[in-house]
Amino acid sequence: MELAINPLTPGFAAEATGVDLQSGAGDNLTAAIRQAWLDAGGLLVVRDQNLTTERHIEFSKHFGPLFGDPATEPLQETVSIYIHPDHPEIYRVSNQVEADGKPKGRKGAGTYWHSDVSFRERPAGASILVAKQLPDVGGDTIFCDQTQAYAALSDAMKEMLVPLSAVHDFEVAARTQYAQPIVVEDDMSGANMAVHPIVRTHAETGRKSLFVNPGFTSHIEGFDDDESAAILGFLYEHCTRPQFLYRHRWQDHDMVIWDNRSLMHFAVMDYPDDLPRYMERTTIIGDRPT
Ligand SMILES: O=C(O)CCC(=O)C(=O)O
Repeated sequence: MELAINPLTPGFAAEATGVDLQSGAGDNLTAAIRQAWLDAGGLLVVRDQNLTTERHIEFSKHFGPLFGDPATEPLQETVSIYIHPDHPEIYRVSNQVEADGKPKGRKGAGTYWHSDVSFRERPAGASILVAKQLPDVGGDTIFCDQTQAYAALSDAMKEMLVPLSAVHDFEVAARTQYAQPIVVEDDMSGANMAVHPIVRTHAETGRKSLFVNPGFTSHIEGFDDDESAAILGFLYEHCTRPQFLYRHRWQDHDMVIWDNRSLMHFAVMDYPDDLPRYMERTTIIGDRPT
């Protein structure tokens, strides 16, 4: 087998085939996959990865330190009920409950545009999501490329945005996206608010991206509420234009690696509870946006 990369969109998504990460990936192969992910523009679908949870974690560490890893987050005091009981590095997404009535994972996770944990001082770099159980149809995840979206703005708009910063707050999704308390069940006390530049430069590719999202961005600093809402509203509409989107239709054992520094994503919850969906995610602690 040999690693093969094929584009899924001209802009930012590609597919990798011909690798079996469960049976081991040497440093060269891991480096090639990481480079393919950067070259693709932030989203790489690696097909047919029937990985154990341990192997998923081990592979993910090549992308950087992981949220939840006791070795890198020794001060983490609280653990969400959605974290894997045996693997604190794994965040679980599921519409199912265990026999004891506890959720098997977060139901409705990410059913709004967001960039993972942007409310932290050091938000997520990559997220690596592995499909463990899928409905026959539905449960797609949509991604949008905020690098192309930024590039498509006028120079006048870019000039206005570059000096600006926005507040990111974990509770925005809870306040604005849900009628029922899906998000607030999370025990996420701790550093849940951060201020980041609206335009960030990717530390590895040098490309500029918009870095605001409806899930966690509360407002732009220095603007009245109405002004801030109008600018953010324009940016969200702009970023989610069809030409900046890729809609991922999951296949069994897909592993999707996405770059939260330059992409937002949206999990489409269009499948009923009697069609189980279970996903496991590792999340890499990224750099401080600049
Ligand atoms: O379930 C999905 O497809 C994605 C969930 C999500 O938004 C996330 O893991 O950040």
